[in-house]
Formats: sequence, C-alpha cells, structure tokens
Amino acid sequence: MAEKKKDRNLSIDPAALEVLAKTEGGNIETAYQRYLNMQPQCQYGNTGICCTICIQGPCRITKKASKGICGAAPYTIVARNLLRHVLGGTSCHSDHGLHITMVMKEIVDGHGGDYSITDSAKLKRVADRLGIPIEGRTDQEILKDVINLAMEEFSRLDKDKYSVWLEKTVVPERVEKAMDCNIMPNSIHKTVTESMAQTHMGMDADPVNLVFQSLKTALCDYIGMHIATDLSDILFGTPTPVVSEANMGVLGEKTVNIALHGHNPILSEMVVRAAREMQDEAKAAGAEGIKCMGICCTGNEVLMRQGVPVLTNFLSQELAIMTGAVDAMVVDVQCIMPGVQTVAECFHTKIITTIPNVKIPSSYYVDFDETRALEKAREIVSIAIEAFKERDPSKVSIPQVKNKVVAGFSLEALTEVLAAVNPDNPIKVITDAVDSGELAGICLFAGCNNLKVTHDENHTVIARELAKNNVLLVATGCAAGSFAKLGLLNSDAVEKYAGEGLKAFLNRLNEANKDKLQEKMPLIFHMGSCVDNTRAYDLVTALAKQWQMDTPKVPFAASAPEAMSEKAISIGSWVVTLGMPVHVGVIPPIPGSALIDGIALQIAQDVYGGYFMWEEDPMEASKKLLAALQERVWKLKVHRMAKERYETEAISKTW
Ligand code: BF8
Ligand code: SF4
Repeated sequence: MAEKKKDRNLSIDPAALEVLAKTEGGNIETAYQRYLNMQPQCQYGNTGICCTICIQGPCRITKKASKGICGAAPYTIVARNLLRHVLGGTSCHSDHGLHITMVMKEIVDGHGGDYSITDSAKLKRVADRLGIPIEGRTDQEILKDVINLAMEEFSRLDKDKYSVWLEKTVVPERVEKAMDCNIMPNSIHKTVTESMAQTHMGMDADPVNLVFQSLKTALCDYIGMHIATDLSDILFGTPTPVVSEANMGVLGEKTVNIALHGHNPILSEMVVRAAREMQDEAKAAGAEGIKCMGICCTGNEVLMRQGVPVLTNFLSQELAIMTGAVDAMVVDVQCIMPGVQTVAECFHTKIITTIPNVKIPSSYYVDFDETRALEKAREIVSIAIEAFKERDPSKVSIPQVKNKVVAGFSLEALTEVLAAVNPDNPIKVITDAVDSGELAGICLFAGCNNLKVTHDENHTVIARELAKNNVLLVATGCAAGSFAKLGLLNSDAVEKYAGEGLKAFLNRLNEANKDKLQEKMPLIFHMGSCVDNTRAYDLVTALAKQWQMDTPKVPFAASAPEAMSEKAISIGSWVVTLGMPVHVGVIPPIPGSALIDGIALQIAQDVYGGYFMWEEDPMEASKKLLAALQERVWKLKVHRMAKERYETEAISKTW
C-alpha cells in the first residue's frame, strides 16, 4: 500500500508540482515527504478502533482483544472518537464565531476602535430573521440585541430554551426533527461541556446515544459558523461579485508579498487595510509596492470581500514559501501546518503568529490586540517590509501559473443575479430549471486537501463530471481554493466543462445581468470560507421553502472530496442532520465498527433524510452524487404530481 502511494502523483496543481520538482533531492522537507515517511499508517487508528481516552490505553481492537481494557466494545470506541472529532471541529468554528462576537460587543459598548458596522442592511436582515425589532431603531440599538443574543447562543443553560440562531435559519420541519430526537441544542458551551463529559472514560458506552450527541454537537458547529458568517458580513460587508486571480503566479517579483493564512477576517481585513496605506513605506524599501494574497479560508474571506488574490490552498502552504518570494506569512487560526516555520527558516520569510492560542515555536508573535487593530496590522506589515530587504533573489522562483477568478457569491449576491431573471421570485429561477430538467440538481463542494489522495484531483475530477451532467455547483473552503487555482471559477471553464443544460442556465443569467456585471458567470459559484457553508445551507433552506418541502427532498448534495480536518467531520455531520447526502472522498475513522458505519451510511437516512457516502474514487463518487440527486429530483416530481392530481398539500415530512 505504501509503495502504491509513493508512485501516485502528488498533486495536479502545476504550480505545486513545479515547486516540488525544483526541490526534489533537496533538503527541504514538506508534508508531501512527511506523508511518505509516515507509511504505513496505523490501521487501528485509520478505522477508528484505537482508544486513547484513558491512560490505561491505547487500546486497539484485534482478534485477540475484542474489547478495550475497560470493556468498551468497538462501537463505543468508534462512536466516542467520532464525538471527540466533532467536538474539535465545533469548538474551532465556535471559537471563531465567539471571537467576532466579542469584537462586536466592543462596538456595542462604544469601544470598537478601528471596527465599525459596515453593512447596516445585513444587520437589519439578520436582526429581522432573529425576531429582533428593527423599525425606528438605530443600528447601535439593533446591534446590541443581536450581540446579546449571539452571546446567549454560547452560554444559555436553561434546559427549556433552545438555540434561536438554528431555529430561525432552517425550515420548521428540521427543528421539529431535532426536538423529536432530543438533539436541539440549548447553547454551544453547554453542549460542548456535556459532550466532553460524555466521552470521558467510564461515561457513555451506548453507541447510539453517542452518535445522537455527535449530531447535537454538530448542530452547535452550524450555529457557531452561522454566527461567524452573519457577524463578519455586518462588520466587513456582505460579499458581492469580484474579479481576481489565483495560484502562485500572483506573487510579485518586486513587491512585498504578504500571505494571509488561517480563517478569521478580524485580522486579515486589517492587514489588507494597513498594506493599502503603507505602499510608500514599501517603495522606500526598494519594492514596487505591497501585495497581499490569501491561503486557506482567511484567503477566501479577503478574496470574497476585497478581491485579494488566492496564493494557494491547504496542502501547498509550505510550497508557497519555497518560491522564495513570500516576505511574511501572517497566520491567525486553524489549518496552519507547524511545518511552515521550518520551511521559512530556509528563506527570509517571517512567520507571524497573532492569536494567543495559536503559537509556533521560533515564529514571530504579534499579539493582535483588537482595541489597537490597525496599529497592530501596521506593525505586521512593517515586519514584512523589513523582511523584503533580506530577500535573496537567487532563491526566488515563482511558478508562472495563475488563473482568472470570479468570486464573491454570498447568497445575497447570488439572489441578486437570479433576480435579474425573475425579480419577484429569484430562487424560482433555480427550482424552475431543476423542475424542467435543465439542471440535474445542486452540489456544494466543501472541505480540504488530504495527502491520502492526490492534491486537488478529487475536487477537480468530480466537479467537471458533475458540470458535464448539468449540476449547478457552489463551493467553499479549500475546494473553492482548488477550483480557483485550476481555472474553474471563470466563464472559460463554462465553455470547456458545462453540459448543455448548465450552459443554457448560466447564459440566461449572463444575458439578464449583462448591464450590471463586468464578468460572465463562472462554472462554480464561490460562496466563501468554511464557515460560509452556512450560506450554502441557507440556499438549501430557500429551495426547500420554494418547493414547500422539508430539505430531504431538495435535490442538493454536498461533497468533501479531500476532507482532512475535524471541522470537515463536524460540518458533514450537521449537513447530514439537516437532510442532505454528503460524499466524503477520504474515509473517516468509522468503518472499524460496522454498526456506526451502518448508521452513517444508511440509518441516518431513515431518521434525518441525510446520509454519508464514502468513496475515494472520483469517478465513482461522481456517479453516486448524480444518483443521489436523480433520486431526489424523481421524488420531488412524484410528490408534486400527487399534490396536483389529488389537490392535497405535498407530504412534506416524508421522504
Ligand atoms: O476551514 S477547507 S483545510 S482551510 S478545514 Fe482547513 Fe479544510 Fe481548508 Fe478552511 Ni475548512
Ligand atoms: Fe482502553 Fe477503555 Fe481507557 Fe479507552 S477508556 S483507553 S478502551 S481502558
């Protein structure tokens, strides 16, 4: 198995391959090499049947030892590990959402410093949706109520009071379902505490109970993410269509190059602002100016709102430094490989960590104090300018690979594009196209890169296959990063890869928007970072309302073709709970228990309508996703016909 992996291509990204080829035989170690060094990987861990919950362990399930030392059965071990993974993802997204909440609390208290409300219309939309009065009130008054409610979403302890953010953003049938299954969360922190306790040694051994708690925790992930997206829009603006570029060719030979890496726009927005103001300082240092560029989801955030180009996605973060042209890599939270520091030490690049719970030994640490945000951002940009002076031109080698990107499709922006076709009912433009057979459904591409599969290959192969079969595509996270780099987020890709139905649909949007937008529609609509998967789910909710059905009938699927992080597991779990089929291209540590595997792949569908599909082969995955969409389109048709023929309401709760 290890040999087979060594023979496999490492990436399909030409820029990544160019950097890797130049360093082959050299002594700079990256994740690509470390992955090979790690082979063979432990199959107990790989399938979920290794328990390290207490220090009598590790306990591995083998032929000789069919239970852990405490008597835990494989299903308990797998389910408990699953819940711990979901907890990791939920905590990360919620911590991100909480960080933004607390910055906005400062605005409410009159100490916002460099932060203020940018998008008053979004504030009103969010407040209205949450049931907070907006008529005759100032933004400051409305914000106070929104932030108080956001804080309650984290801290509510009363067992009879439930998450408002969840209740108000999904269809009522989903809330009923969550209540029926006893997985409707009171609040994020309460649920996280319950779940950590539940997974301690000698606590819950019931696999089904543990799985339900995983889903309840995953719903907290949804709440934390939705808060993060809503508040980011209020603070920095709701994204609108934007044109930019992606891949390592965006690095300037003569500019100070700042890579913004991580997830939270609180830091990166300020660095972009400071860099725009400090062009003269860079020129005084001999540069032509300053260029900011993004990696991972911080990259998606600043692309969506500021048009900042994409440098690369998760797996190639170290390779970006190996171009010798990155002066500073500024990181905030999540998905930052500690390996970036080791690589940076071979160059002049400064790694700048900024958040108290994300530090890397030997890196620069600038404590990003939000009360002095712009001042701190200027300090960061100054470090980059100083580093530029140390750049060694003999070590610079920038792959000349970049592609045009059309991004910025928040649900609001997408709705506006649709409104040019049908101003009275924009979402009907999509439902009509599905009903008529022009579109075969909608698919969200989300998630990461993972060295267990070839970098970017699963994303690209599945997206092209689905586009050929007339599926409307939306993307977030490193899936969107992959499409951006490889030229799938522009209209040339429509010509190359879209089937006739999808082409006709996108052309109709182009025609209706030709006076408004400078660029034609891309093949795939970039909806933002991973927290913005809630934008994609808001689209599901809008479609369900239009079809007057619960979500399990909506012909919408999600795919995480190269899933890697705990966050991907928590997102996948709430997407399933909220009624969607979810393909995962790297099998998570679940098949060690046939029971838990069966729940994920099959029983989940009976309870929630959503279910997982594990499939590593991208062509097979495409077939499974298309079949899942086809089944839903067919059911939708049958139910609609029944409704018309018998003049009854559609049976919205069955699927
Ligand atoms: O939150 S897609 S590798 S960067 S976890 Fe990380 Fe995965 Fe990328 Fe964004 Ni999401
Ligand atoms: Fe082993 Fe049980 Fe401890 Fe897990 S909790 S390590 S199965 S003894």
